[in-house]
This record gives sequence, structure tokens and C-alpha cells, in this order.
Amino acid sequence: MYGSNSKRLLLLSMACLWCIHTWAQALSDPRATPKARQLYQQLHTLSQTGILLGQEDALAYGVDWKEQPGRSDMKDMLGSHPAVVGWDLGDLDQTAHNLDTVHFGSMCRWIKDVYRMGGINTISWHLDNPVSGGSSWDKTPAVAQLLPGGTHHQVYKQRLDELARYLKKCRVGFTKVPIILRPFHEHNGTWFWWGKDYCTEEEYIALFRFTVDYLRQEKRMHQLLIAFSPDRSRMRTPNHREDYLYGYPGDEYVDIIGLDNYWDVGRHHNQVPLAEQPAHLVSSLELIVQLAEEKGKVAALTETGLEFTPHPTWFTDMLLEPLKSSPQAQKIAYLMLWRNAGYWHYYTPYPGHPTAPDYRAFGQDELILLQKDLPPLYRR
Ligand code: BMA
Repeated sequence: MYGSNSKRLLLLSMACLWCIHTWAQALSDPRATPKARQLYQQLHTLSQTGILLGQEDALAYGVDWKEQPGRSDMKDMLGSHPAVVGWDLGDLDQTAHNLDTVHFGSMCRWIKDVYRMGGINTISWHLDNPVSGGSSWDKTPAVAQLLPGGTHHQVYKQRLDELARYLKKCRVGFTKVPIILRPFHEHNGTWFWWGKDYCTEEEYIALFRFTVDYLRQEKRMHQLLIAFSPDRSRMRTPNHREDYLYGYPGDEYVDIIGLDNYWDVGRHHNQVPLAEQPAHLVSSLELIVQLAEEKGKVAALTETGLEFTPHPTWFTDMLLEPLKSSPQAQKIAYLMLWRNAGYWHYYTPYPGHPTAPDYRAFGQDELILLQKDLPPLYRR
């Protein structure tokens, strides 16, 4: 029998444990908005039971349509919009459309729609090279020049001001829509100007930190969850911790331990036999889940897919079954498939496509959560 003191002690210890648990899962921004915090908490919770499915530009266009209200290829095929919708702010400073022809005005409306419908928005930034004026793929070294003291520091701050101004418009009433921002992704690759060969690791980290600090402190943006997402193809092994952590800006700057993995899912350049690749995918996800658990953060497969989905059972063989085989890998909070730009470039099938039945089976699996399956993410 407990005496009343022992009961009090027990209650106190339970409260302490709850506090420690909540604190350990706190967003990296100590001033994060209540909605952003709530979203993060839900991602933690949902990651224990399901995987949210996402797609880039899902509401803007599909394989053979563009800007049709209420439509997404995922809804056409699986009966619901994706739980996570990806957007990109490349060219925000130049034209009314982003680099993939999404009109910025419409994008803002869709971002609000996704929020109102209870889904999640994530944003990447294919920023043009501020030094050369070329695209994100122009490798003129630039990172060092964007840092304080660099020749293009003011120019970079203008780009950040534009980004902040744009996202400020994405409000519903007084609520700033929470956004998972994924700056300077795939930095361990060598295809973007912020990639590994065009700056030092320290410079990359400094740019990442400057960006987050500037948005939080100067622009008072506290609705952001920050994603770190290296590319799997440039890691020596799928579970190479040190390679994964190359350029990691620190726990105070990151909320989502992400990975872009197009490699272990049948990419033609990958010499590993197809049958062995699922084990590598699993191992890469086990690594990010492990890291996320150690850090009290959330893991996510921030981009994946195989263009044209050429294998009729790709979704079950290369994604679903590998995920199901590992309780640890399954703890990623979401996975996002890349965009359906047209018949020349797509990552999810359309009606009549050989992979359509398999895609439907994947989408109907209880592990996979679409927008219609989500509990309220922004409410306590
Ligand atoms: C790439 C391709 C390009 C696109 C770019 C940025 O993977 O989809 O067509 O412009 O991403 O979204």
C-alpha cells in the first residue's frame, strides 16, 4: 500500500518523466509557434504507427493536367490527396512562376489549402546561384561569398527577405501555416552550387546556420520545422553515420533527420543487384531513425521514387515490403515521392499504367497514411 507521500512522489516522478520526454522532443526553435510544436508532436506520435505519404507539387499538376481545383494524381489513384505536399521556391526573386512552372500566387493558396485540409507542407529551395546568376546547378563557388563578410552577403539577405515575405503571406487568419523547410538539400552531392566540391563543410554549416538564424531572429519566423536532407548516393554505405552527418549544422538547427534516397530503389546507376537494394534502403532508414531517436527528433525519407515506375511491383517490392520488414525503419514519419511533371518525368503511375494496381495496393496498406487518414495535426 502506498502512503500519501509515496503517492505524491510517484506522481511527481511521472510528471518529471513527462516533462523530460516532452522537452527531449521539442522543436529546435525555442520560440516555435504552438501550431508548429503541435505538428512536431504529432509527427513524433504518428511515426510510431504509420508513414505519411507525400508528393512534390501534388496539387499544382499531374501527368496530364495542370491547375485543376481539388485535383491531385494521388487523389485520382488512391482516393485522397497526399498527407505531405512538397513545394519549391526556386526563382521566387525573378518571375511569377517557380522553376517548375508553379505560379507563386497559386502555390500560396495551395499551401493554405493543405493546412486547412489538415495536411503538411514542406518546402525546398532550388535557389539560383547568387554569385553567377546561373541556376542551382551552376557550380560557380558561392557559399563563402554569401556568408557575413562575403561579396554577396547582402544579395543573399535579399533572397531571404523575399522568402520570408512570401511565407508571411501564407497565413490562415492569424495563424502562420507551419512549414517543414528543407534548405540546401543533397549538399553531399556535387550537382548544386552548395554541394560538397564547391565549399568546405564549415562553410556549408555556416550558411545553413546563418539561414535559420536570420529567418528566426530577423524575420521572426517561428512556424518552421527545419529538415536536413543529404543524398544517399554519396554515402559510402547506406548506414554510414559519418557520411550522413557531413555538414550537419547541429541539433539546435534541425528538426527532421531526413534523407533523399533514390539510390537503393532501383536507380539504374546503382550496381548493387536489384534484389539486394531493399536491404540497403532499410539500412539507410534504420540509420536516420536511430539518429532521430538519439536526438529526440523525427526521421523522414524526404525524397524518393523511381522515374516512370518501370517495375510493375515497384511500390510493394521496393518500398512497402522493405519498410514492413523492419520495425525500426518503419518509424520514419513520412516519405515523399517526387513530382509528376508529365509523361516525360513522373514518379507515380496514372490509370492504366502497368504499376497502377501495385501502387493502389501500396496506398491502401494500413502503414501508409494519406491526407484522409490523418488525425488533427494542429490541435491539441
Ligand atoms: C529535378 C527535376 C527537375 C526539377 C528539379 C527541381 O529532380 O524534377 O525537372 O526542375 O528537380 O524541382
